[in-house]
Amino acid sequence: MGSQAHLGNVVVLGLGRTGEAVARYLAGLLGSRVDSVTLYGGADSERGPRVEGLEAAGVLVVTGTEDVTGSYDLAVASPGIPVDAPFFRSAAACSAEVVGEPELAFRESPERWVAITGTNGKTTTTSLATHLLRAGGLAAESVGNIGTPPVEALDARADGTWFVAELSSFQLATTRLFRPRVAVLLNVTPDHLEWHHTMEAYAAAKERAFANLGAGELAVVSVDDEWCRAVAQRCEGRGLRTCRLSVTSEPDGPCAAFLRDGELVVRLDGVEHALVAASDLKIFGLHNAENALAASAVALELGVAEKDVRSGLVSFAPIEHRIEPAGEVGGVRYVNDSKATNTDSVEKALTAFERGSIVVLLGGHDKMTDLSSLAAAVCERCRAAVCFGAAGERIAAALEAARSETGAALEVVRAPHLREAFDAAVATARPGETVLLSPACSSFDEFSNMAERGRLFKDLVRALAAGEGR
Ligand code: UMA
Repeated sequence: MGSQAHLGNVVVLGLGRTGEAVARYLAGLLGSRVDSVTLYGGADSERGPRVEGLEAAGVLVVTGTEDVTGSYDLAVASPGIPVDAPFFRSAAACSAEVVGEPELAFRESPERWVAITGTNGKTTTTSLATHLLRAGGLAAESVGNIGTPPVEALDARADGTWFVAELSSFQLATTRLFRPRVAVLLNVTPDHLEWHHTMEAYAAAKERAFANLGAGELAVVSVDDEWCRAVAQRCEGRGLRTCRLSVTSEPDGPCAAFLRDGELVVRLDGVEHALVAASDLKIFGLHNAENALAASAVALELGVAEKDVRSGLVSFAPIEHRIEPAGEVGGVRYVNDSKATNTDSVEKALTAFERGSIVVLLGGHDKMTDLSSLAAAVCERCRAAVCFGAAGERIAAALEAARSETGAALEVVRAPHLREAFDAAVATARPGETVLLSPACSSFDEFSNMAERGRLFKDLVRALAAGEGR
């Protein structure tokens, strides 16, 4: 279907960022390629200024129900709605076709897409790939799960602009014709099983990124976990150009991206590009080296010169609040990972630093999640932990229990709030160590959000550095 296709009567499901963007886009086509736009907000949706704004644009809005009635040529579902939910099924029963929003955006403007998916690292890889394309003088926008639904960026899309789309499994599950020029799969580990139910279904949704690739396109697929390895093999089995991505081995074949003696190397069609040392990146950790390799493979494939990839790699600053360097004072490195609001992201962050050199700050609003795996990881990798906020006592107790079980030498300190926790961390940290705010909790007991918490941490580091300079 080309971008001039007649879309007919369209129903949109969901009244979040996606639903609103889709309805507004389609309303702009009313009377030309669209006959009517109906939006169902779902069971919990209510009337309000947002609904009134859509109605003013010509959208018929139905709130408070998931029982879709009528007859539609196309339904466009928001990603949060599982494909087996009654809401989705009800729309499917009265629509010729149901797709997700990225699929609609692709059909409207099918040139120059890059798809980036995986359980972890998507956002960093998407931002970095966009940064590298721009470093090479290309026009590029990050879209998708990262925040801006691609459909919202369509009207302003200039000719020649690359859409670097971070796509979640939810968004990929409802693609059909979607065919990016390069598709990347970083990793697949258990997540979102409440939506997909099984790992097989979750992994299959991610694999849809490659479904329509052909001879002119490139698949960049990790071979470092078994789910991805299977995808890589299937891509190769179809004869696709497949760039095997690894940070633990040096894959053979004409296309690969890997580390050699700590240096990022990308090989495309037998031509090797030695880029920069992983230690020259401002994003830390092996997982970030993998993200950088994937983004470099995308950029080189799309024609960015090696020298521009290099300069882009070293100039790329990490996303705020995600393993973000916040300064160095008295030989101690301070890192803000306020975005780590669950135990998994903390466990990942801990692997970015040398074992035994971390003073971690943990705590905040207590989500009552199981702490055993986190406690084991902290005992294994940290020298000290300062526990604060509403969850502080429960975390401290879990760490002490894990410490007696494992015989680890972890120092456990308690502090009421982030400020006192910071002071305690400064007092215990030794030169060469890293003080890491990676709290494993949301921030609502003390702050309005994780960004406010991260900013306070950075302010405290700045004040400490200023005091040091006097
Ligand atoms: N709704 C229902 N029933 C449901 C689910 C949703 O009625 O079971 C309706 C409600 O009206 C609700 C609306 O849908 O208000 C919300 O839609 P949504 O949950 O699809 O969320 P959006 O606001 O459209 O945002 C989505 C992504 N959210 C999800 O996939 C859950 C955003 O990713 C994304 O940035 C945005 O589209 C633009 O592409 C967020 C996310 O949490 C960051 N993603 C998950 C993740 O990263 O782990 C996948």
